[in-house]
Amino acid sequence: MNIDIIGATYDIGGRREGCMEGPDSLRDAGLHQILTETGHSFHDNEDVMYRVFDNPLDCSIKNFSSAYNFCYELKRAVSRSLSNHNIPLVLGGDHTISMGSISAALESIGSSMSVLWIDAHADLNTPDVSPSKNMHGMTVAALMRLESPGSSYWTKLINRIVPDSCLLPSRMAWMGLRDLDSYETAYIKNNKHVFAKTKTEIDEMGWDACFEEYRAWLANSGSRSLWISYDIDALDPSIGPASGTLVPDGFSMDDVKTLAEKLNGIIMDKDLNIPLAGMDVVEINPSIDNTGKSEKNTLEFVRDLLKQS
Ligand SMILES: [Mn+2]
Repeated sequence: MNIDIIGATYDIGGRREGCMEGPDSLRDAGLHQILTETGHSFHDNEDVMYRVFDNPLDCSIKNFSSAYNFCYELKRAVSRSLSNHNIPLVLGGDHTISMGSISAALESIGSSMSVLWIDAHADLNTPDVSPSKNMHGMTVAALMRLESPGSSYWTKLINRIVPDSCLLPSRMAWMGLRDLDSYETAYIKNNKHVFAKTKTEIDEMGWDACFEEYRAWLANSGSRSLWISYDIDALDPSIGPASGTLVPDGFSMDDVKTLAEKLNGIIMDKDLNIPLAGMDVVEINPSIDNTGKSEKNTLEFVRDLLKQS
């Protein structure tokens, strides 16, 4: 595959700024070397930027205008990559950016694309139910076009960014969940179509059983390609400390390795025929931890996921 590296330097969708340095910190940690090791060709593109602080008066979405404009620009960059038949590797930035990147893929590929969210959080809040009003916790809700009647900004945002061929619940999966708000817990519990495994559930059932279920779900869902969205906070704080939303008891390095290998088995499986459409790597914030641990461990995940043999 041809990989397009696209830096998404956006960091005002969450509580802590600083993850706009994420793309450069991954490059400095050896991203190009890692991709060379996978044997895939790659091209590193110019970063996408747009950052203006402003909060509308009703404040149902913090920094609305920036999200509105940034995601539009990122979506254009990812669309270009997809139309060249490349695989976008989008480096955040906070998880807001996936609204732009995944919208581009849904528009180009259609609703047959499924998404795997590797994250401690479900990011399923809408402005009406979000406790923080931070956009990075609403990305999946936006991609699914969930309604939020109390926020006209929400409607404006999703109508500009998210295509009609939006993300379907039957194509949405989470792994590693361990910090959910009450609305998110209820949504996942009441929606029979989504695939969701908490970190505790994965610990109890083991990775083999988890992936047996996931593979069957994928095949059943009619998915034709897969977008992987990786948030550093899925990892345990001891191996992924550069996160503004640390949650205890995350994935160990063994978990990360197994996860990457299992996913590699899925995207490279010619019979299953659910290739990788693209990928986001988000929320790495070097201003919180500058030891390089988070970047190194993330690059190991990327390498094991994309390796060809
Ligand atoms: Mn998260």
